[in-house]
Amino acid sequence: MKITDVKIFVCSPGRNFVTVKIHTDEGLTGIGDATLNGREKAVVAYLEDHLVPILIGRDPARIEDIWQYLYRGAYWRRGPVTMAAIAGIDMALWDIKAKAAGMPLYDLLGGASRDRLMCYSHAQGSDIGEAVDAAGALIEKGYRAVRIQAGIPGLPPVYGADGTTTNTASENNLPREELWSTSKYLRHTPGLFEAARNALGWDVELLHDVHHRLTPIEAARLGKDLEPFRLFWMEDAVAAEYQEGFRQIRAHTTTPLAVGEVFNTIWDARLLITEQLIDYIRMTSVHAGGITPLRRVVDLAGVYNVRTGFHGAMDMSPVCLACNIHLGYWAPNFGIQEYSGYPDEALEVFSGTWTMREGHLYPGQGPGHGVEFNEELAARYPYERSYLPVNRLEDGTLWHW
Ligand code: KDG
Ligand code: MG
Repeated sequence: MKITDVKIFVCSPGRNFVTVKIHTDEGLTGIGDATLNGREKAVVAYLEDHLVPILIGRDPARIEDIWQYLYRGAYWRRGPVTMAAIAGIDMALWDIKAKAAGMPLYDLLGGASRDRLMCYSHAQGSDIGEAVDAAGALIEKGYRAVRIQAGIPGLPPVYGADGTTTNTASENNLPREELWSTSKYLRHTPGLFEAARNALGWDVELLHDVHHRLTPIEAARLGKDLEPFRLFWMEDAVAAEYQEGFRQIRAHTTTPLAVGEVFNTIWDARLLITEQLIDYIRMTSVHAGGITPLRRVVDLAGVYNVRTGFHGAMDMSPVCLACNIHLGYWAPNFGIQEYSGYPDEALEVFSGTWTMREGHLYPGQGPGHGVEFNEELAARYPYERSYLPVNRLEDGTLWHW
């Protein structure tokens, strides 16, 4: 079999997605996700100008060799643009291989390790009462795990804390600027989880995302304060470029730690995994560079009792979610899968065979990863430039988020 064409699509059915479609001389096609929220066009250029010409004429069965060629051969390794572009190709190649084998992707990876995947969804509110009610509504729908975030008293709405702000709501076509106060956040957050446990009881898993906004010692304080409420995890407590910072957090708290949604390679996670400084690795098929490298991260994590918690926000396309579901179905050390759902128009453009029932995800049983891409429909939703927000402290200092 030979690759005859590779097409790149950018569409915005509710939000922007970058999609790769690989064609072969035997008529089989494969679909991959290469979306990088807020920098979509950079990935498109990387793919169209640099990767597509290399692929034409190659044997799509040689997934490992193609991945190594694109990763090592560039000389300039790693980085979100490079790895999202390689991921789009890699997912499409696995899709083709599984279709050629007549197997669902998880079967090709080694077969199912479980019957269903527990997932968590997002409950947010402008205050504690609203956020806890939103969590209760999800539990009513059958979710067994819920991430809870609430607006912070004394601060205007902040992305990831208050449900009224979204990660694509730019102002004047430029990034929206938001305000952050660590002391206000640290004072308020334990009360959110106290109220959640009082209202929701103990028979539900509660998660929380800090969005990288603390320093290690502040994260240690929050982890300790949250211990009485037995969280499933505290996510992205600090910006993780400085991996050694997790030693300090770990030394102070037994609240389980999750990190990695912005990681691109196994090197970003190596120290955290091998020193058992985290409990869940959040890397995801698209930003990790595809199924080929993410499978290696999962295996390394398994050796050190670290479980998966693949990033599954709605700014990765349903193709990425499908690949995560197949990987999770196989992974012996699966932990949980994030699932925030998609707008209807996105699910029409990306029709899929995975399903979500009563807080659990199930892969499709057909060949491949199971997601089809409707090119004609996608063309009705052209790309719209959008940005993630930017965070500043109250004195104007630019801050992490
Ligand atoms: O593009 C950024 C989002 O994917 C991110 O903010 C979502 O933190 C997130 C999460 O945990 O889903
Ligand atoms: Mg997150």
